[in-house]
Amino acid sequence: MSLTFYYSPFSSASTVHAVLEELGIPYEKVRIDLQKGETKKPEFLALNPNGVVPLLVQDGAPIFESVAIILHLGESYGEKKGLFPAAGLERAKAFQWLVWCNVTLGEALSRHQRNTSERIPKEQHNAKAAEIAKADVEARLSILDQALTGKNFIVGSSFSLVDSHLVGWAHYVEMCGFALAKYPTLQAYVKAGIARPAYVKVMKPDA
Ligand SMILES: N[C@@H](CCC(=O)N[C@@H](CS)C(=O)NCC(=O)O)C(=O)O
Repeated sequence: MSLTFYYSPFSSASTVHAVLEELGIPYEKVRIDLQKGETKKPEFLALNPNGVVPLLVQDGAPIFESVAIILHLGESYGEKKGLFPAAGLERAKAFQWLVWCNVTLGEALSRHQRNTSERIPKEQHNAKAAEIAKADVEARLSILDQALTGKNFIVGSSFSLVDSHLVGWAHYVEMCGFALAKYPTLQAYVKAGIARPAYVKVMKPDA
């Protein structure tokens, strides 16, 4: 069995990278330079026609979308290692939070970035849309903050790959300018998560 992970540091690949490190399974890394347009080269597009990282190739079969990769790794390796819930309602909660993170929180953040980021030409920014997106991101951070009330982990009673993904995302939201101080439970959760060796390792520039 072979696993090849295509990634770029500080990108959507980072949470998958942290998940692979949490699992401690053998995998080969292929670092992709986004600035050089390496995801748009024919050999990469043949594996992922979306032209984005992350991409995991298992025994020659490419799998794209970070959440799909994490779900697959969770089912294949995480459960045995106590890092992913067994099939049943707890696993359904794992699916729920992973999908919520990318689809619901991610949607609002992407709308916010679209209307505020320096990487998007100013004439394409819309102040009202940015204001609405900001309120939406904040409302979604509150949902996560409340869901964590009284617990250290989002699903079950121990750290899981779901926490790894949520921590990475919430940390990224913070880096985009959203102060987590308004969400004390979430802030403590992120602080603990980013101190984990797997996360520290993938956040190094030479990761
Ligand atoms: N929904 C995708 C998003 C992947 C994505 O947008 N990746 C960006 C980096 S954050 C990328 O590779 N962009 C290609 C580029 O900038 O050339 C996932 O979660 O896997």
